[in-house]
Amino acid sequence: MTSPISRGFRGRRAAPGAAKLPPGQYETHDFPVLSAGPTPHTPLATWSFTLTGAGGQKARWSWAEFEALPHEQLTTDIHCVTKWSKFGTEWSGVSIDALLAAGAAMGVQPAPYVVAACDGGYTTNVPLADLTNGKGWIAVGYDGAPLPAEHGGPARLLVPHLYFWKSAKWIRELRLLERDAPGFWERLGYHNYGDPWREQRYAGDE
Ligand SMILES: Nc1nc2c(c(=O)[nH]1)N[C@H]1C(S)=C(S)[C@@H](COP(=O)(O)O)O[C@H]1N2
Ligand SMILES: [Mo]
Repeated sequence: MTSPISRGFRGRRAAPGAAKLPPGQYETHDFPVLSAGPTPHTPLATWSFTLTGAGGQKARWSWAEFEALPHEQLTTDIHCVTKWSKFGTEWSGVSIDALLAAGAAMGVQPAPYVVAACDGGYTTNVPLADLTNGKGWIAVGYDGAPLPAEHGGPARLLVPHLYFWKSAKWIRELRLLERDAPGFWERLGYHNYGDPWREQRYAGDE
């Protein structure tokens, strides 16, 4: 891979945090709320999380069962396609690795593509390989507290290495698929993959 930094630029002193800022992004200390529709408020008593296999097999967890899965804490930078980035955000949640392990014990096998489906109807697609090996979580905590509803609580997908629209709020289901299927923004012209470091904002961006 060739360096994206030209020779002349390499010697210059970069602004603090610049190395962590993908192209075209700026740092914010706020936590903006971006939602395509109203914030759903599903009571925990009726909330469940479903992992659906490519053949239709389902593993389902109530809130209490989901809370009993192993949780991790992580600190990560996040990057929204509207150009804000936020450094060092602190989350807790269940890794997709742990979820798949629990799902396998319930008869759900991995498949190469995933669609996340949410209360309110939002969907987004991610290759399974971008969720496994410590790259994706179902987050239920933010900054040491339960994830606020406006940021996706009780549970959201967290895929910090892709643009933040992939981190589906109010997630209720991960559907494993043999073939890729674009989600809400991907069908409306956003990039199918959405790597901030390659500035894959819109369909047609390389
Ligand atoms: N269900 C759902 N998830 C969503 C969205 C949405 O509208 N609905 N917006 C996406 C977009 S475009 C972004 S940038 C982030 C914003 O998350 P935040 O509101 O916590 O900052 O959520 C993503 N997940
Ligand atoms: Mo976004």
